[in-house]
Amino acid sequence: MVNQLFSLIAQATGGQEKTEQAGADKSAGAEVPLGSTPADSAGGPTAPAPSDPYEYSYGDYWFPERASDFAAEVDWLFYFIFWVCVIFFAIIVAVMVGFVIKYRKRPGHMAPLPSPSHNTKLEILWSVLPSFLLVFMFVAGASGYFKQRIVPEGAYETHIEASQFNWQFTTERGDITEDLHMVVNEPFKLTMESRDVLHSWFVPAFRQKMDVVPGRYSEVWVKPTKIGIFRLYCAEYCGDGHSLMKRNVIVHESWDDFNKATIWKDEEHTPEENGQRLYKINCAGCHSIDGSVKTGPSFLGKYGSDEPLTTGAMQTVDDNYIISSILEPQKDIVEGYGPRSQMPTFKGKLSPKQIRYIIAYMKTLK
Ligand code: HEC
Ligand SMILES: [Cu+2]
Repeated sequence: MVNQLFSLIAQATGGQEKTEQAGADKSAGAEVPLGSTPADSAGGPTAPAPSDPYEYSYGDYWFPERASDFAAEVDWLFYFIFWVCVIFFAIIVAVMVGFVIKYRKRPGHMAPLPSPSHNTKLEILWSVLPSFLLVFMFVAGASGYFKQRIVPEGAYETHIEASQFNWQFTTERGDITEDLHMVVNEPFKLTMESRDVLHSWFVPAFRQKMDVVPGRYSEVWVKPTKIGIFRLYCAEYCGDGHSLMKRNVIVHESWDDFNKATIWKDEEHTPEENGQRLYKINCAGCHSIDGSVKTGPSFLGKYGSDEPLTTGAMQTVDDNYIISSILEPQKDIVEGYGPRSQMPTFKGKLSPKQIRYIIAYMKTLK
């Protein structure tokens, strides 16, 4: 009944439109993320081939799809609290309006003297009954929270590094991926750390949120229950590229598919392909490849061009300049981006070979 009511409201408020559009997105290819630019969706080398089960899930107008063990419980508690609020609101307002009318000032009606100031029985009743409700909400909420925090034995460990404006995933084998890959009905332990400021892990389909705090590890675990592609967002405002800090969570059918999607061997790819992958994993949050300006300048046509620096000098973008930009971003700053560069150093993060791959890739962006 409640759900029917909701879908009626959803239709009336334009929820229907949303589902239609969702259908259009799906037919355009399962790899195309919601709201992404064509450049973003060039098709990540780590994304699985777009086959049927791998498509975006949108859920209904009120809630995204439930894709984890926790989701049903979270939704149930949410609706419980919601309806408790609605019912109490209705009762309190009805009684208030009734009393205002019944006891309004009018000739011939006087307040009894002395006026009654309290009623012990009534007061105990309206204190004790709601406390039971509140304690129940607290216990249900706390037990849900502990369930998400206590990691089961044998969960597959994935390390997550958040940085401005990027998520980076490392599998147990040590493979770094652009998207988070998981296997359906398998427990995954997610250990998160931040390289710079406060971020927040938020996967609506899992009903899971966890702050990612610089200087310490946050831990959650999750068992995805649906095959598909879900959205990961950053839920803590972390700078001007915050809204771009979103990725896919790809839930595979089997470990075979998982391995196919996550294992990447540099030797099996061209330097340009390796560079493209490294770009997506490390730089795409701030540098576009379609000419649009994000937090930093676009890489389109960058290689070989002449750049004005904050010092007023002109600089040709060649291999040496790119290497120094990556390792010492504060050294030469592009005009319009000073006084300090927002770019973090990649010293110790990218090997000389990886930097060569990135340069090879940048050369292809004409
Ligand atoms: C947090 C955002 C951010 C990330 C992540 C980032 N950059 Fe930058 N980058 C900037 C900003 C801002 C500038 C412009 C200021 C400057 O020159 O440092 C810049 C400038 C550059 C320049 C000089 C561009 C020019 O026009 O002269 C290069 C080259 C560069 N970045 C390469 C990279 C590479 C390669 C990566 C990934 C390994 C990367 N950046 C990751 C923000 C970022
Ligand atoms: Cu963030």
